Amino acid sequence: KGKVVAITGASSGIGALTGELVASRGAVPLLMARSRTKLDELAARIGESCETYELDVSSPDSVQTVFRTVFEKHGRVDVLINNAGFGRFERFEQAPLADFEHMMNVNYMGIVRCTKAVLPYMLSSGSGHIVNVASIAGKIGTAKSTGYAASKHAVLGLTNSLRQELAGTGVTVTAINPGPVDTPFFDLADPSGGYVANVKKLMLPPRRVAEAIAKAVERSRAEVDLPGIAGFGAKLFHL
Ligand code: NJP
Repeated sequence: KGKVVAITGASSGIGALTGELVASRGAVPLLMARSRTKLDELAARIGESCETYELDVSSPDSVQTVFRTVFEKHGRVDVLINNAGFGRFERFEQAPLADFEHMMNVNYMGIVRCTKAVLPYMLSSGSGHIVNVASIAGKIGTAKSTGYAASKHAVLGLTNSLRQELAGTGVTVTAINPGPVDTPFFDLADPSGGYVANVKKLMLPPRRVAEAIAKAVERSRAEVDLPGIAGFGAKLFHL
């Protein structure tokens, strides 16, 4: 209650529902994403308890500016939920080089940038929680997702290493690893809609992931796997 919770990728899907959940539990969600329109729509639903920030995690300047503003206003961030991310699923030889770079820049480097922005405060206050939304695709290899899976493996490598490094500091680091989740993620990942049509009824509802994030913060969990219905989530990533 009253905690300041920064959520990246909060304009849609898992991040938006996490923002609503955080607000309903009495904390102050700082909703961060690029789309001003979507952030405003969400803020109108949540009401006065939230704040919105235009943030592009792929831009070092944007991250620096946003978190400087946050610290000037609140003097703290109690929880950082690194959720911004995207996937473009394509066979390796067809996937443009730029996609590999961009997925790494947003999904992995975005987390590095935001974490660097809040960690000094958390360390000096001796408490804090960083939650990184990785993926089951960060634990296994799946066809047509070399770039995405690699970026999520990087997120898990960072998360598990940082957790060890920060042991005893009061700062907790958590990985959330969902299987396929029913969000607009697939508008970009699967523009033809063929994959989604096949597996939609087996996808996790985004609310399940938002609830897992909230529970992981409350219980200081290190890693949460959400493979989906009967453990089929991992297999479902095979396009
Ligand atoms: O996707 P979606 P999800 N800077 O598309 C934001 C992971 N995941 O909720 O900037 C800042 O509804 C974008 O906002 P905007 C997935 O990899 C998913 O499913 O306004 N923000 C939007 O709010 C990702 O890490 C599945 O366009 C940026 C949000 O990210 C996380 O879950 C499975 C940005 C994406 O919302 C949330 O994805 C899995 C940038 N440069 C892991 N680029 C799944 N859906 O199946 C994008 O294992 N955003």
